[in-house]
Amino acid sequence: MGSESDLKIAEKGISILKDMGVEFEVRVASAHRTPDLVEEIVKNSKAKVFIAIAGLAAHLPGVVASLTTKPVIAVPVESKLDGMDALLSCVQMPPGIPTATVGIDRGDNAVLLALEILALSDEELSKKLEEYRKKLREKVINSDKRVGE
Ligand code: RP5
Repeated sequence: MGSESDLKIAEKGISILKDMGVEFEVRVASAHRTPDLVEEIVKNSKAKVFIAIAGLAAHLPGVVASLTTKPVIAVPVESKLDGMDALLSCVQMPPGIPTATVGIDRGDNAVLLALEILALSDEELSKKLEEYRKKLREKVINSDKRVGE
């Protein structure tokens, strides 16, 4: 995260990681205020996938992507301009250095996308994701039954 103030967005995904029993590390480092720390974290990390969460001119995901060839998922955070500034900063990467950008404040989807990447080589995790989808489906079916009563 670019700031501790982004934690509420990260928490949407942290709960999913805990439920799925997947190891993770949460760090705060700013692309603008502590670029040296961003570099140190990315270069020394054993992570298979990075999720970078930032608001305003959200350069953190792009900077993380510039430092690694591992997948980087960007989460733009609403701070000003309804989050459009952050969304465009995350999405409009120059050719060669992509970030996979999820919706504004979608820390949950960032984690799910990361898990889908990891599940390509992890059958147990793949099954857990299928269970997660089943629960989403059941929730809709139950809502349908409730409103139909
Ligand atoms: C970005 O600016 C952070 O990612 C955060 O979303 C936003 C505001 O940061 P703080 O002023 O709360 O530290 O760097």
